[in-house]
Amino acid sequence: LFSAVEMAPRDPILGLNEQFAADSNPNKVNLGVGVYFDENGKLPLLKCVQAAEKALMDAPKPRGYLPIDGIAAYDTAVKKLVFGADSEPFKAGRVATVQGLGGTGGLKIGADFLRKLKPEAKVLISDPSWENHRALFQQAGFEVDTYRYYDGATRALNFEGMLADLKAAAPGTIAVLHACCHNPTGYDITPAQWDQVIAVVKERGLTPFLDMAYQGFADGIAEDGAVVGKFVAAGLSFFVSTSFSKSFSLYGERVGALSVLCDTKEEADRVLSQLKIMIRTNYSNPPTHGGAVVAMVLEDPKLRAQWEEELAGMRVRIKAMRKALVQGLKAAGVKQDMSFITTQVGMFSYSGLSKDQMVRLRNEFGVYGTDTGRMCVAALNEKNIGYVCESIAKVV
Ligand code: PLP
Ligand code: TYF
Repeated sequence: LFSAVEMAPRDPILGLNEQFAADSNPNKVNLGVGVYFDENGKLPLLKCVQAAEKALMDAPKPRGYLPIDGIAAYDTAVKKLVFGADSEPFKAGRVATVQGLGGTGGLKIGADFLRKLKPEAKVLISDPSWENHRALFQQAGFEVDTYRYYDGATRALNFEGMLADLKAAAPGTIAVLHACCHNPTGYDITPAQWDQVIAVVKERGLTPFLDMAYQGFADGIAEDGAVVGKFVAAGLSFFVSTSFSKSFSLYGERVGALSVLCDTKEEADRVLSQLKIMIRTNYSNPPTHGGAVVAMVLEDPKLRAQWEEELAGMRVRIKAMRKALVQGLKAAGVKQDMSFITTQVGMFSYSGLSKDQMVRLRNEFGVYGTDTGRMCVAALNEKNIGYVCESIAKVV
């Protein structure tokens, strides 16, 4: 039966984790996968999460099936976070939101729904993008192409290219856009550039799909979410996937969502009924724990304040590590100007290092980043940064 089954390639990023685990170098540093580690190199368990879990344990609940679209209070909390509690779309009830299995799950529910709705549409992702974007939309049945985003030669955004490619797209094309903290480059477009993108999306009749996997990691929760308000103001219908993996450090709980902004409440009800079919035929309904924790933290004023403080702590520490990296590289003797690292935001830096240099970093120094030169700066700390800088200095 399986004799013709080919061996599939490993996920380029998750595969690095396996290689890292098997590396016996005592100085090894994992800057491969996009995970935030604290100043001690540990995966944090947020205090707000611990408090919510304690409250849930103190009043244990039986584990019946959740509704197909998840915990109602969770979906409401997500709508308020993404669109704003005082926003017109939220108040008018024209957002359809479902709990998803992480941000990936939210993306896939949206992709499956879109494939039924617009089978002929093409999908455009940024060049480069998170690897899984292409695979996920292809797996849903779409042809996936790219719009220009980053220019390796100039080591900068190619915004004119991005705009031109979106302008050239056929009406109905699905445009996957990173809402903030672009993965893998770390370069976001400015608010004024977003206005230009939105104008093109509107003019060309594209279907925007915002991927919000790092809300709160660039400038703040409201600041990073402001792009959603811009799409609302333009009068567009669009998709937003949300991930709480990073912002709650709940990677393994698989907490995320898909929100679809519709023209009316009646339309949102119909869309929701279709999203539920995508879920029902895939995993029936989501798990209980992670969603319950996130809903409690988002809705309880004290826990919410604690979360915002803890998320700010992660954001500030990443920014400090970016500065220290620029200074450390200079001190280690790197001649080229690396100050672009502090212009980039979020968990990643596109370092500009070549594949050969990244392979040397890995094999000779145990410093793991992706072959594309992406490094997770959120995994740097006071103890490993000196070694990372010296290692980079030796390969450039
Ligand atoms: N989208 C982007 C851009 C990401 O970097 C990630 C990272 O994991 C995801 C989506 C998926 O998030 P999750 O782990 O919650 O599925
Ligand atoms: O880009 C990253 O490192 C994170 C984690 O298939 C990740 O988004 C990587 C690959 C993957 C799923 C998650």
